[in-house]
Amino acid sequence: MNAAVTSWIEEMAKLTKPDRIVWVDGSEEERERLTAEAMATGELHRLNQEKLPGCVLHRTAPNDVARVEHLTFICTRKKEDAGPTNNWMAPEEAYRRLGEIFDGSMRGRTMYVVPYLMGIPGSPFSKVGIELTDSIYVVLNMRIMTRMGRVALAELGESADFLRGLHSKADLNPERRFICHFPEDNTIWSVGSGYGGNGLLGKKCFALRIASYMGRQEGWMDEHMLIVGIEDPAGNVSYVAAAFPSACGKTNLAMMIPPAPFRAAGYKVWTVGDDIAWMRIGPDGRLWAINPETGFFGVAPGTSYKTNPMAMETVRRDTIFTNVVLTPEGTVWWEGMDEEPPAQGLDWQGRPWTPASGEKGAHPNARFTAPAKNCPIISPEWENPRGVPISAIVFGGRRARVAPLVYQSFDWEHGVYVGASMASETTTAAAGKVGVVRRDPMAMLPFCGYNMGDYFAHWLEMGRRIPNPPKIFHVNWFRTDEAGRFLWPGYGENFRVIKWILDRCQGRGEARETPIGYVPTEEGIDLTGLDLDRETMRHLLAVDREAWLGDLEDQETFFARFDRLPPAIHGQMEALRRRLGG
Ligand code: O2Y
Ligand code: MN
Repeated sequence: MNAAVTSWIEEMAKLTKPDRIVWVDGSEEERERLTAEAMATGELHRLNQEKLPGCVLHRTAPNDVARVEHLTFICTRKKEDAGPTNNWMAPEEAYRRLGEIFDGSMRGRTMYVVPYLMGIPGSPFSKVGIELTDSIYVVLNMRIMTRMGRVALAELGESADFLRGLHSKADLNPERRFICHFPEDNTIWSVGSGYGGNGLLGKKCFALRIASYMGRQEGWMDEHMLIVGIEDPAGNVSYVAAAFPSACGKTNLAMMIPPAPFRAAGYKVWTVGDDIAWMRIGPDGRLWAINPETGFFGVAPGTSYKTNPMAMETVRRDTIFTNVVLTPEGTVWWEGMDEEPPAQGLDWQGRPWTPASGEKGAHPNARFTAPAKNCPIISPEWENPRGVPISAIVFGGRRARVAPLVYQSFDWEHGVYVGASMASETTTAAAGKVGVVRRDPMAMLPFCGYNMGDYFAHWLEMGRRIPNPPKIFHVNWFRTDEAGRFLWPGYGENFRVIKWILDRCQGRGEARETPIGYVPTEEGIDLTGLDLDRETMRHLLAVDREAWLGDLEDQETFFARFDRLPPAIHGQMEALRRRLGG
């Protein structure tokens, strides 16, 4: 028994007052027992085990369906260390306010002790966390998303160096819901939500917010990035890490299928991770990355055999579905699945539903939690403790006019600026006005556990320290014509762009120099087998000077918010203005 662990658990149990404490070990027998228990209480629902072996359904409370950024806090001693883009609460106030909600919150319940490892056993990248939770749903999700149980305790040994995570659903009252991070104490307290990123503390809370703070202290990079390997016909695999704002198709890109002519030529895609990358400088001077997770917590609506066949194969077994439609035959359905909807079913709230009801059957943020090892194209290297060497870093945004399909930054510092100025335009009325520019540097705005200005400085510092840094690119799959139609087909065709990116990393790939960076020539991207005319390609690769000058105005306002903006970022912005002749 690790004394630091047991005394902390005692203290937390004194606060939350559970009826019993159960340590989870990660065994199959335990999964079966907890699943049966949760089915008996209605926390989980049975699915057809012939069609979906090992799968279950969970419905969240209707008021608890997504991450809650406005209730997410970084609790550093000094407010300025959380920075202007994070909500901040003083640690003593946070412990007091949340302590009042946690007080007795597990009365009548079981406190599960969930030791887990983010990363691969024995890897210098790996970190141990322990989550105390009163939710079986959380335990079963953590079992898929992390290396949970004995393996984590063995990794920890007698050390006191573990992330202390306390989670209680309490009364699921949104008025009493808080997700508080204490990076200086290696602690997370989350209360009042049972949903994904709010309750699975290993994911956004630890592997991004707390780990970003650790990465800066310890000299490595924690990024909101997928990792994908591309194998060429000679069998060489090159790896790309890519950051996109939430809901921009990261899981699809991580699992893309190359177009037929490339498959015939021998190209393959290997998935390493779909959401988070921990990256360190390797002994060879390159940047090496691991996926610290072991599963995918993907958005179900829109996932189909057309958009992401590998994800569809992954979720056929051992998967937890959250807030999807339950069909009469005990299978699941969601909007955009490209299968006929069931004639009737139960919607995400368990109410009778038909396609004619005019309401969505699945919640738009419905999820699947599926083991990475189920993915038919999971990389043979995904559990390599050394990680995989990254050749290219890709930033992406959703821009109708401004950004071309792809461009390469001039160098690392320019690439950091490209990432820092990343933006997307809103697409749905639900998210506010259509076409409003939302800036999300490196897709880390909701996930950086410290001052974002310091985060940019950390990127710049890493660039000085990496002898062989990856090259940095920007992609935009969403450029439209005057009628608002997408010009690029996307999905598996994105492989063509990634191939150009890797060609550039290997000293090939035709490009022209423009004010924003290197853009492919019209022949640069291999369009074999794709019916896309020259004019469309010209449009996709055009650099619209006026649009960029307009964008710089918006960037200026955005960067003015940052109290610790490194001068190099502003310098890069001014250099771009000069190159544009503005
Ligand atoms: O974790 C959540 O609460 C849902 S949001 C999410 C889930 C998986 C991967 N990424 C995200 C995200 O918002 O970036
Ligand atoms: Mn994400």
